Amino acid sequence: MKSSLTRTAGRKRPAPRRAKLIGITAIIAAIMAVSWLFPSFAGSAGGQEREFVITARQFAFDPPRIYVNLGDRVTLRVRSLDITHGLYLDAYGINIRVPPMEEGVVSFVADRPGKLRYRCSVICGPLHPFMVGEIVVQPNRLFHTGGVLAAIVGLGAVAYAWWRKGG
Ligand SMILES: [Cu+2]
Repeated sequence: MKSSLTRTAGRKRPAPRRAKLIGITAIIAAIMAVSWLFPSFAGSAGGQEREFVITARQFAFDPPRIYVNLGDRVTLRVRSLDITHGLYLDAYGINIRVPPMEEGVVSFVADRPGKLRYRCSVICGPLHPFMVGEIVVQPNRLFHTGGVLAAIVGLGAVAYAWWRKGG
């Protein structure tokens, strides 16, 4: 008698329980997504001070490629290990000469995403034209994080509405 009553009650309201489960799952998924996002969010938000030491010698820059985030203030300390080299960064109108064993410093705000090519601006030997480097300006993840957070909030709202309707 008692068991049949319970079974009836259970059969009557199966949807709310499922909705609640979906709601809880959505919330857990949202929490997981946020906790996954935040470490990378903190590490790659633009507007940071970034400093790099780049060594120049015949016929290469080392490292040949650096990565920054959009909005970073980038400082390059260029050191020559042999003869006079230069660094010409076309996109920002930067051109410096770096005599042997000296350091030249340039600074700029990486305000556009994409690859910035720079090259040696002092003819330093036969392979001088190949003495190039690259600064990769990565799009700010802050923007993407905003979009993802909005999606999570939206999903959460839908799940909550569903849950309320069911309960
Ligand atoms: Cu050179």
